[in-house]
Amino acid sequence: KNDASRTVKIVLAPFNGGQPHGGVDLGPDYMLKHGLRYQIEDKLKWKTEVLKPLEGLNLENLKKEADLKEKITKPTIKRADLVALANKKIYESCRDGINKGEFQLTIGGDHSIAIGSVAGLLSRHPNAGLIWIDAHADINTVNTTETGNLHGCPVSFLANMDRKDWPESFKWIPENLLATDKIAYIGLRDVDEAEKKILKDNNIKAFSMYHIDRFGINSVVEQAIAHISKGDKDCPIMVSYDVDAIDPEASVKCTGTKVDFGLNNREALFLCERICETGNVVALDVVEVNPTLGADEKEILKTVAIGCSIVRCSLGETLL
Ligand code: HAR
Ligand code: MN
Ligand code: MN
Ligand code: MN
Repeated sequence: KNDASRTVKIVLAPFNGGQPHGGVDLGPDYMLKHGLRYQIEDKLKWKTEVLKPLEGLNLENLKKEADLKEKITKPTIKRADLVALANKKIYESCRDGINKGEFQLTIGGDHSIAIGSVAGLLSRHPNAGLIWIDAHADINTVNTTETGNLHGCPVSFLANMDRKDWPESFKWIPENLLATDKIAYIGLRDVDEAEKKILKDNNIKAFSMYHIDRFGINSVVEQAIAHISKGDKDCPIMVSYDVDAIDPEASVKCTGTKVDFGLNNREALFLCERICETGNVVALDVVEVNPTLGADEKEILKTVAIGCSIVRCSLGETLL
């Protein structure tokens, strides 16, 4: 189990190509400047190491080139080759740079980076279940996306949906990575019609804000864990946490696609505390922190701070 070595490999994924806004690439910098490594090492007593899979790629240049080309070609999915390339790097880092007993913490970046992080984690833990905490389902396929933004599509790539229509550049993604019955969503409240159909047709376990109000966060997280673990009390768990799951009024205003009526701050952290308590968490993504979308310092601080809290609570910080 992850506690044996107590090493966190922090994978920096400062990538913004999966959506229209600049600034979400600054998430990792802001979280580290907020003292994240110190908090993990000195307060929680985990060792940390940093991996930088995207170092050496001139992402802003590649993005400009892609956008220029796509002004003419107008493809249905935007910057596909760039998203595929960045994620292949993240995947390889997570697959080759992290040992089985170590904790994989990936800091985005927009949520498209979960293609690489989840694929990498599953290469080490093929039976892992995935808990996707988000206002959005991010399960549009290359054929259903209305916006063309690939941060709205990562789950469909991981679950191998519509593979025959993928650009060649995505074909490095292994075919039998993630079964749809190993996914559970928590926090949904802005799901496209086509995504609702995908969730229904594939019988995917999804807890919206309705279910949280109906059953309470405790029951919902229990059901999510049970669903993905399938009776295996040691089933490895990966959490992919999009901060837009959290209510903008509560704390998260600095994110690209805010949606009202989300998780409150305690619900947001309780999820991490409870999932961590299973002893089975092997990986976490924290994505969609965009410090440039804050109106003032206070808004930025609140969003960055809860991002760091998500990490600490997932690594065992408790109130008592
Ligand atoms: N469903 C919409 C789309 O496909 C919005 C996705 C917004 N995505 C995120 N990720 N912030 O959760 O474009
Ligand atoms: Mn998301
Ligand atoms: Mn989202
Ligand atoms: Mn509520």
